[in-house]
Amino acid sequence: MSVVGIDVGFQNCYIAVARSGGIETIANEYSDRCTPACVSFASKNRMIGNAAKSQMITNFKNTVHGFKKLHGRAFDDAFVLAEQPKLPYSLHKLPNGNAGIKVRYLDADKVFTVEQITGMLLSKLRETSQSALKKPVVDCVISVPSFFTDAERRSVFDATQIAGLNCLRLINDTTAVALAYGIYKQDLPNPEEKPRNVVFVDMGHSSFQVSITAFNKGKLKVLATAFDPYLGGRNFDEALVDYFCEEFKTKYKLNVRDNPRALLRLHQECEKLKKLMSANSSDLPLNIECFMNDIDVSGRMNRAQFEDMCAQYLMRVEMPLKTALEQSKLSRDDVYAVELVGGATRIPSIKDRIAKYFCKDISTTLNADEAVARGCALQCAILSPAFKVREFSITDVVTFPITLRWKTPTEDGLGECEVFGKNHSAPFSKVITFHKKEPFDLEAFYSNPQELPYPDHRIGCFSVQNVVPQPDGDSSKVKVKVRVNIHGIFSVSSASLIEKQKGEGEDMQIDSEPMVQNEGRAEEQESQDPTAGGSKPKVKVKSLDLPIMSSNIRQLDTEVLANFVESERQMISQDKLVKEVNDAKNAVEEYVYELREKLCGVYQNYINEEDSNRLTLMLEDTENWLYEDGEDQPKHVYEEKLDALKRLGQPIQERHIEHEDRPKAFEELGKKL
Ligand code: ATP
Ligand code: K
Ligand code: MG
Repeated sequence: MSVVGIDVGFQNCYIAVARSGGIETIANEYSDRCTPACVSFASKNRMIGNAAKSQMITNFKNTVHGFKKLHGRAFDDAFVLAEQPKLPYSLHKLPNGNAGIKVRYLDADKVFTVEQITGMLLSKLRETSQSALKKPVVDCVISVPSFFTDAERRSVFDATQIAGLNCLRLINDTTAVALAYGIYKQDLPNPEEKPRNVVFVDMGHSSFQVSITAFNKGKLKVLATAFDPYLGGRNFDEALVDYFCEEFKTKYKLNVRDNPRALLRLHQECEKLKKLMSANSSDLPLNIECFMNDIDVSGRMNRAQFEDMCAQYLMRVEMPLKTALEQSKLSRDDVYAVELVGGATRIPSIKDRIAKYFCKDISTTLNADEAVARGCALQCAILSPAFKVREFSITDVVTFPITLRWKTPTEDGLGECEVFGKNHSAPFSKVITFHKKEPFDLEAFYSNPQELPYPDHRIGCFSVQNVVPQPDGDSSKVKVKVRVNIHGIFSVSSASLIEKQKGEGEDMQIDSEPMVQNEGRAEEQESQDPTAGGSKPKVKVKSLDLPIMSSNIRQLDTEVLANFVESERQMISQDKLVKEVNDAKNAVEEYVYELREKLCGVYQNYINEEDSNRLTLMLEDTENWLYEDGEDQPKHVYEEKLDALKRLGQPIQERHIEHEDRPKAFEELGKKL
């Protein structure tokens, strides 16, 4: 069994695996450890990752990137509407109201769900890890932003299934980083000692996340998380793009925004310039040749000017730091270190602001690009029965408080209870007891819509079925288990009807139990009843499991999901076929070049002039054929072509080799004699 961790970034994905006793980040077929989150569609196949990124400008309408935050979102969601004008490809309203992605693929218009697009990306990452590990990859751990809500998490989870992966955990980015930081530390305080508190700050391309985590030997506990979901490296790119669009309008009379290709090129150049400015405070040039209407454009920028321009974004760095510190109930002096990861934390003035806020030099002991993926792989290793790692317990937090609401026969008609408060430990299960005579619905929602970076605070409705009164007509006691699972997803996971006991008074009560990593074991534990007192003798009670029907949960129907799984499989084999055809075609082309070169070189003495001329002519014909009739042929046609050429080339090659080996053969003969 394989151990794989994947950081699915808005812009960049990384894979880490457990191999020969350690965790390593692996490279893809381009020897690149970063795989762009990019999928491109063409008339015969898809390209994913680096190959897709290279299509970004030439095939912009069908090259999909920047889709991570479309997960679980409706087409007319305010965030999606704001994103849309920035995307070079089109969005399309799906029958269920979600945002779909419309592209031209296999010479037809196709609409894919975001789950499918991320599924494609994950398929590619899966393939990359399989070729590195040289064995099938199924189990994995995948990172998500800590501020992802239920709908977004379920959507990402569906994507993992489309890719045929078994996701053991969706782990929060900053928690993965904390694990990567802590697990190898030999000098953490003992369990009874004061913990070591570390602040983790991750600014990627699309968002800014902060967590404060307490470490002791063998464990980490997240104390608080905070974020600005809309602040990331891309804001800084956009500021530069805005600036140069204006400048080029006055300087060259160019309307860059009307030309998607030019705009994309400007984006890429501005990102490069931004990175250069991180290392260099002097004036730097921006030059783009043949930018629009055959005009070469150029401009200049320096760091001070850039910081000025981005003041509105830089200002926003402090708030999440402050929120996290307040929620952790620590003071600055309690902070042992501030660790930075994520590409955008390389911007000097962001680093400075973070250092200044905590009155501390910042640390960059982790690999800023790879820490998330490494943490994911470590978590996968911990969860995988096939792998032995150091015991390390991870306690995360509930990011957004969750409330349950139900109908009551009372005056206002509604009962309500916050089942998980802010920063409650997670994963976690609780048992809530209700007194009911008939089936009832539990509506789950996030308690504070105003703090949610998502437009809908409803999580779903869970109907507890088959509830009946006691034989004497009284209410039955119904125990309902609610939980935030290992993926950070909420559910009402089970319910049971308990036979009536004497002396029951409360209308509703809550028993809690943390969910240990082996969920199955936790389910079997009898929960402690805090209201019952410790010395109460255990009474045998009869309980009856009740079915739960969930509705309005934002996840794909089983049938739809199965179709997506199947269609992903088909697209993978189609891509494979196209690749095989291309390889066969390239083999012909390579052989033509090789043989032609040798005919004028090393083979010259092993073929007579007449034959050589005839063969050269034939090679030329083949080359022309490759660009004309042979442009688009089935695989076997190329294979036959190659065989035909080899039949002519091989005898010459053999004569050449024989001659080369002759002196050696003589030598050996000589020795024997
Ligand atoms: P997210 O975490 O939002 O999903 P991501 O994980 O894909 O996004 P990262 O790979 O952490 O993002 O960071 C990418 C961002 O970091 C880009 O905006 C990139 O331009 C920026 N970046 C990378 N190196 C530098 C640098 N030296 N200076 C400034 N910015 C940089
Ligand atoms: K990343
Ligand atoms: Mg990231």
